Amino acid sequence: MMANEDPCLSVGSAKRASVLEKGACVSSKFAASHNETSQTKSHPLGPIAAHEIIQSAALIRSCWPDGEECRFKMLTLLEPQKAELLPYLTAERAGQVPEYNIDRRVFVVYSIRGTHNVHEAVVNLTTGKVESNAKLGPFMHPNTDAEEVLAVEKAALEHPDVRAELEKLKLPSGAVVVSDPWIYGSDGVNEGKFFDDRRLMHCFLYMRDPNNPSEPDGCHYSFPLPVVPVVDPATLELIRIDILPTGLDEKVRPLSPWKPVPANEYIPEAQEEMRGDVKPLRVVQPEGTSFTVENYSELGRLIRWQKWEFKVGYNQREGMVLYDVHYDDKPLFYRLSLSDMCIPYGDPRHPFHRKAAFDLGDVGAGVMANNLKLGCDCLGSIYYIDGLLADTHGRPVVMPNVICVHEQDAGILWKHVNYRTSRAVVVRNRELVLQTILTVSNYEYILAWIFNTAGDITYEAKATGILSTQPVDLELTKTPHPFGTVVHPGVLGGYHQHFFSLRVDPMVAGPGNAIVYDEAVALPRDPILNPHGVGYTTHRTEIETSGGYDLDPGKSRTFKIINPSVRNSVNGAAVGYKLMVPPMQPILADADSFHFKRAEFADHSIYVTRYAEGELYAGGRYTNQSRGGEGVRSWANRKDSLAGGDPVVWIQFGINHIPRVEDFPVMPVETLRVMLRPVNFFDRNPAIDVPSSRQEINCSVAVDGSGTSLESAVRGMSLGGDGEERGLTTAAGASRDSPCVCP
Ligand SMILES: [Cu+2]
Repeated sequence: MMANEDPCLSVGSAKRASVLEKGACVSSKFAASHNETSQTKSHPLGPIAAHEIIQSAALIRSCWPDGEECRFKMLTLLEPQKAELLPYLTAERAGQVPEYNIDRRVFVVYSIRGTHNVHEAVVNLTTGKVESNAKLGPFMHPNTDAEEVLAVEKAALEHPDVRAELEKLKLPSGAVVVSDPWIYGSDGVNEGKFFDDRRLMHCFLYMRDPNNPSEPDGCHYSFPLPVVPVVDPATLELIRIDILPTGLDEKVRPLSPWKPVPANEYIPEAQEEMRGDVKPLRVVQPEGTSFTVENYSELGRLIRWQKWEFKVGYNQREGMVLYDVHYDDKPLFYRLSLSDMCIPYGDPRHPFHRKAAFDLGDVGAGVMANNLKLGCDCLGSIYYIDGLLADTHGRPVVMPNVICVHEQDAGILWKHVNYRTSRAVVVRNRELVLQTILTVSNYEYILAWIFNTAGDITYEAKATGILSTQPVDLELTKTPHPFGTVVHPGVLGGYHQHFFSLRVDPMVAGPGNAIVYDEAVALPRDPILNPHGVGYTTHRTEIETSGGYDLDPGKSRTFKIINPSVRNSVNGAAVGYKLMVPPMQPILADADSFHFKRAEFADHSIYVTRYAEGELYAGGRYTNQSRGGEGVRSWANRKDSLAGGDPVVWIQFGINHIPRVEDFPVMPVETLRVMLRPVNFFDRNPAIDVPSSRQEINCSVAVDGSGTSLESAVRGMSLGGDGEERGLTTAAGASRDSPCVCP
């Protein structure tokens, strides 16, 4: 053991240490237990288990002298290299028990408590060694954590200088001030009390309703205050206090007494009246679910549903990750994950110009996931998956119910009525949903992978929660504001963009995928071929090098992942999956700005890179106060050839959030959907074999105009669109003799 030596390899600013730098630290204690560890077989894609967290933390601690306390920022599975893993997965699918010879590694980011001394390390649990352990260089900062956020809140509110500033606001007696610490975006300024390369947080302050200050769930965003303490989260030192501009321009005026405004609460007990005409709507699956779940490792889940089969993992940064996605035994995707998010604000004034959060990189989707509740977050028959993460002390922490798995009815999938016979054949769209919900301070994201019976995969992101509000002078409430929308007297919801980056690592019909885009283009008029000027055709472009690409609705430009070596048996086309991506306004911050440089994915709807180990996060590994230079734009700029290659597709989508009054005090969901949809992949509609929708099964009831159920089984039967009924006028039939028995 090297406890008295500095085990750190200092890393220059230009690059991080190679994660496989050898020999930094070996714990004799854990080297001795190596045999025991390697005998505990676990799947290479299994999320790290409790004993692995404990072992990894102990190995890291053993690198340091007693008295130096490690604060674990990230402790997560380092997935094996694709070249090692693919043969393993192939053997596994072939029913062979693969030889487990892939070392189990854990990636760790930690600091020495109370300091900015931050390291990244790779622990090899198979050998019981710390394989690398390197100090982070300048402009690389770790994610924040919940413990730190709470400590920063407290430090900001208790500091006498902050209290002195708040005194100037002459808040009502008994006022309770609340602090929302925020990630501190880079701006390149390093002067006096302004530090760009010191990890800081700035705290936006609010007040609870002064008439009900004991209500802990009151909406403090209705009472934003203009005082913003800046705190060092490692030392909890107050760095400075910023005062917000509250007018229409950048001018900051001396603090003046707070003026009363009404509350605006979202909790039900605060509403004057709740509507009383919402009747129960229950989702019932009397025979249980159509999916099955089994463990492929201690914590990893293998889900099978309607010809789909895939593994579900969970980690601190990305939360839910899907691996090895197959349909009807056909390979489709090697790995699917939300890679990062960025939310840059458009208010140019200090200090709002620093508001740009990368929710996955700066905090982590895994750690922010909600404990989902039956009958609230999820309706029907629900299978819940727990997460297991490490806390800052390197202890395992169970995150209950972070993913819910359930089926839902999504309306009709396909239908046809032969008007000659009136026979309707109707198939309903059954979906399998894997949902996770993140709370990022004021805001919520409801994220879901959704599979259907026609081979489609949808990624759905719903934005909800509360705007991060800022104060505006009360007398400006009815004056249009250049940088936001007034959503309540004295309360501004600033303009901001939301960008999501989805990482799609494909293996459509096997390896050797290519990325193309097809466009529909008008034919020029031609007296012989196109004399009426109505003709159009399609035109394919293969993407030959890595780069950023855009949608073009005017050309119906559609990006596709194809496998040129596998041909459709009907038409001979290369089999593929198309990307149905909603239009997105690229980031508005200019190309020289730090918002733009840091949000390496926010300028194009599509990025294509050539697969490279370790390139998982679109904004780079360390987004907190990053300055750009690592992330998908930088990787794409290598202009790698994609010939015969292994492309990775990064799909960006988002909204420009120009707040509405209706978004306050809590925002109804705004929904975005990306779909991965087969194109010339199957030989016909893959959902042709899904049984028709039948009233005997679905037990729906007709109601009268008051919503009361009509006691008419006959009418219910004849309206059904099952495969045997003959339209609306059927007078007799077998199904009529089998009345529904519904629980
Ligand atoms: Cu928003």
